[in-house]
Amino acid sequence: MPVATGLNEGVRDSRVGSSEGLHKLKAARWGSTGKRRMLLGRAAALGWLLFCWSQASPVNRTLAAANGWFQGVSIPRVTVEDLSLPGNEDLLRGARPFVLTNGMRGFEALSDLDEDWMDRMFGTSTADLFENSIGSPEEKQFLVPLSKAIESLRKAHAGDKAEYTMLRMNYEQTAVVRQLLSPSFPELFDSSWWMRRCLPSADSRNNAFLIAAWSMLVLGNDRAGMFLHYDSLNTGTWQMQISGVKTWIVCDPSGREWFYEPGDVFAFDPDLGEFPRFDTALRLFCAEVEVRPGETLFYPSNWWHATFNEGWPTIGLVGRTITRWNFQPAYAALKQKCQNPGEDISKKWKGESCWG
Ligand SMILES: O=C(O)CCC(=O)C(=O)O
Repeated sequence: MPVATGLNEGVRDSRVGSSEGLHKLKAARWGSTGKRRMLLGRAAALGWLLFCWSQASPVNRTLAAANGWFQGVSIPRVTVEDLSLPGNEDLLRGARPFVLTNGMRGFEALSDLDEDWMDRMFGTSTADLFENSIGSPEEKQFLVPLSKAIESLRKAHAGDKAEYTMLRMNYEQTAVVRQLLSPSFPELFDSSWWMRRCLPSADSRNNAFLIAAWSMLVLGNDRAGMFLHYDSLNTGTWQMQISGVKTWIVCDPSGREWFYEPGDVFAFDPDLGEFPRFDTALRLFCAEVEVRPGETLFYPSNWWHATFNEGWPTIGLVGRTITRWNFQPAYAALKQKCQNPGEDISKKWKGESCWG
């Protein structure tokens, strides 16, 4: 198969490799003293490696391996070029999640796009500030100018408290970010084909972008993250990692009955006493993947996902996508949203009065 090895496959391989190594160590146990010393040294090194590996993620990897989690779904790491290779048709049409390893051309932009850049470019735009991260759907956001949200995150970071902010960008702001990053994205991530036809004016595109949260910059600090949920509107979603490391748990919606309700279970350290069905979710329907700067995760419509940030600042660029394969359910969801716009939360949670 021409697909590059996915992280989960890699993890599985290294587990196999480790146990094989231990097996060989056991078999050689009765050899000479020199050999024994060498083997003990190797065992210590292996132990140290296993320890580092188990600490390298918010998920307890020893527990994950013991419980057989993340075996049912794999998330391949591929290049833009890999997507066109025979055998990768399901990735190309967005039917499976994957990590794109070379989705941007100008990697120097990764260091340019930091929280200072966001402040300079979009500081007066309204952002959603989640002062207690986003651990559940009940977490309320304050609507504040982005510069205030960044100030709050800086303080939270200094005080070792997890916070998150999300900036919904309009069409023009998105173009500014994309110009800086100069992504070389596949057609799958590109919605301009239908936008040019359906939303011909700049105003209508800007409005649609903001209402549907079509494009966002997300900024968090260490241990901030979002509860397990799926996105509205039946669109596919991609997120490019700009800085920091984001660990994702991504779950196939066909395992819905094992997921409980959005936000019920902390997917990275589930309480299986309270939520026993979640063990099946993690074994058969979910994958864990770590996404690093310059990499882009794609997941199809309605796939569930939870996130966990490491590093300050942890920044991602998020985009939704409609393809020729998901446009009918996405169209139905957008039409439904237009016909039932819901309440205007900017009137309910006036962050400006606290932050102004
Ligand atoms: O970036 C994150 O941490 C969460 C983003 C997310 O889950 C979403 O956009 O639906």
